[in-house]
Amino acid sequence: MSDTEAFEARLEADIAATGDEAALEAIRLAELGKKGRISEMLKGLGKMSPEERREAGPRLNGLRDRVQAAIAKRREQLADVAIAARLAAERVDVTLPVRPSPAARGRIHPISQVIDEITAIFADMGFAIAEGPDIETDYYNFTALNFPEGHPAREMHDTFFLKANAAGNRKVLRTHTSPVQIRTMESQKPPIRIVIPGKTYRQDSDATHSPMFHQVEGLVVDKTANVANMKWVLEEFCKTFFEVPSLNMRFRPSFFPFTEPSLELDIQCDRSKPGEVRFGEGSDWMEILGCGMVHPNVLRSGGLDPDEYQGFAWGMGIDRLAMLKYGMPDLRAFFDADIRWLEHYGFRPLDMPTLFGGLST
Ligand code: 2NL
Repeated sequence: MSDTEAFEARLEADIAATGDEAALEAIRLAELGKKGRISEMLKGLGKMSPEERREAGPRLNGLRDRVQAAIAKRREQLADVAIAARLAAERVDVTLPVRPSPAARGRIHPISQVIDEITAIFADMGFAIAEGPDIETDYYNFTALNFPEGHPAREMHDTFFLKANAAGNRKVLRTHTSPVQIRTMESQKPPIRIVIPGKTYRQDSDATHSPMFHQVEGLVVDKTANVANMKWVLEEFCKTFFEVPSLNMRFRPSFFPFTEPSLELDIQCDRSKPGEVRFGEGSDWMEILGCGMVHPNVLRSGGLDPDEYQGFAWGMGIDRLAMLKYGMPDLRAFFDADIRWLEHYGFRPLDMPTLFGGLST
């Protein structure tokens, strides 16, 4: 066997033994690259005598062509092996049952659903959604809302206080979402039309009270906002939310520090069938929300002149509204995170409440 033949045989064995693309490419570069061994041999042809070249030319060109072909063939084999391995590893058993997608398995919590329903109704009437911090200063939670310093209402709210800072000021977990209205009045010019959904906190815990609960409040401020406007807004809201075409309501006088006059709104309902409430008609009344005309002191806290502007506001507890609308008997189940309860009472994530598509479909 000539030197060239022995060299070629060794090279072909090396090529056949490569296990991956990278090793094969290393051989190609070492032999056929610019500075490769075979390339250098071919460069030597130029310095040869015509006789030498006549013999070496075909020998070396043939060597180069066969090595090139061997590399190409091995590359194809390696690709075949790789695809076969991938097909084996990624084999899908098409007889397995289809797993439901996260969007089909997941559930929207009834409280989130009711917040989405309420905000959809008010958004349709031209209200914007506003939000604010859960941890508030005493000023925004009480003082700005016309709770006088040392007023018993501050204790009535069963407030959670945080540790006082060096200056002796204690922050609070907001006891209502009203601080957001003050912040909005400070930062926006009237007309203001906002609804504020959010978490609120009071030290109270039994079958009908949770220390963390949810509220939606609303605020309208402009030059002529009045009780008649408020009555219309709240009536439209109640009809749409309870999905009834007409509704009897009554307003009772009440007291809140931040409104004057203050009112509570009841809607008529029928509780004659056990375990079921029908809204809009019947012989019973159910309290739905509190409302009133914004107190002049509260407008002033928001940086507005009560001789120029007036407003109305309302607040309602979402957890109770959710229980009423969807017939859930125990408030505590809301916060148990029990997957079976959520499967039963939860809503499908793609069924989003809209006024045209239906609130609760
Ligand atoms: C209730 C009653 C109410 C308000 C909340 C409010 C906020 C501002 C000014 C005036 Cl900044 N009022 N909010 C007004 C009346 C009633 O809530 O029973 N909530 C569960």
